[in-house]
Amino acid sequence: MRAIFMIVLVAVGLLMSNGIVWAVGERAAAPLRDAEGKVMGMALFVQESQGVRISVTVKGLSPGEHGIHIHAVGKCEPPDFLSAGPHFNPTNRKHGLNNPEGPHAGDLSNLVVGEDGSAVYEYVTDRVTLTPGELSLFDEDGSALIIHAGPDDQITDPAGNSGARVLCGVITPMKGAALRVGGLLPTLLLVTAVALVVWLLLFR
Ligand SMILES: [Cu+2]
Ligand SMILES: [Zn+2]
Repeated sequence: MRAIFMIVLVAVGLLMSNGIVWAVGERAAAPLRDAEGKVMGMALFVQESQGVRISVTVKGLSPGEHGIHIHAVGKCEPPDFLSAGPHFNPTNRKHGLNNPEGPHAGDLSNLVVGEDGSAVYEYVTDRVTLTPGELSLFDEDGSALIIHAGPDDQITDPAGNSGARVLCGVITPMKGAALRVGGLLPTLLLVTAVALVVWLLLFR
């Protein structure tokens, strides 16, 4: 009787934990800081079936088009943010969405800033993932999102002549993502531990 109860409890727990992970999915965030370290915007990353949805809200930029890319290293050292390295490029392509030999995995369409200096931006790309693998943004040295002073011409290698790096944010996994990345074994251990506690409370 108790054994059957335990098995049912573990099974229900597993199903529930899978459901929760499925609902949350992989997410990441990057607070975008300027050379003085002030947060001027936020970028959110959500893994969806057709790719990673990148949503950016930002203020305090000059009106017009700005280059925006995922860079190869998750390190934002002011004031020039050169620490973030070149564009994220695990597939060894050339720069630019309009380049026949491109694009880099980290290339994105330009961010358009309004007269008030603010922008809301969205882009979905299947050239990167938040899940493990060759295209993962969470490789050994991480990744960063950078917004440039000028527009990206989408063809000139290696960076589209988009000028200085004005905002930088390290792309960091959010809480919900950790559970899935942790895999089956930690989930199993957690569910078993919970089941054990419930069993002790009910039957001892
Ligand atoms: Cu860039
Ligand atoms: Zn590029």
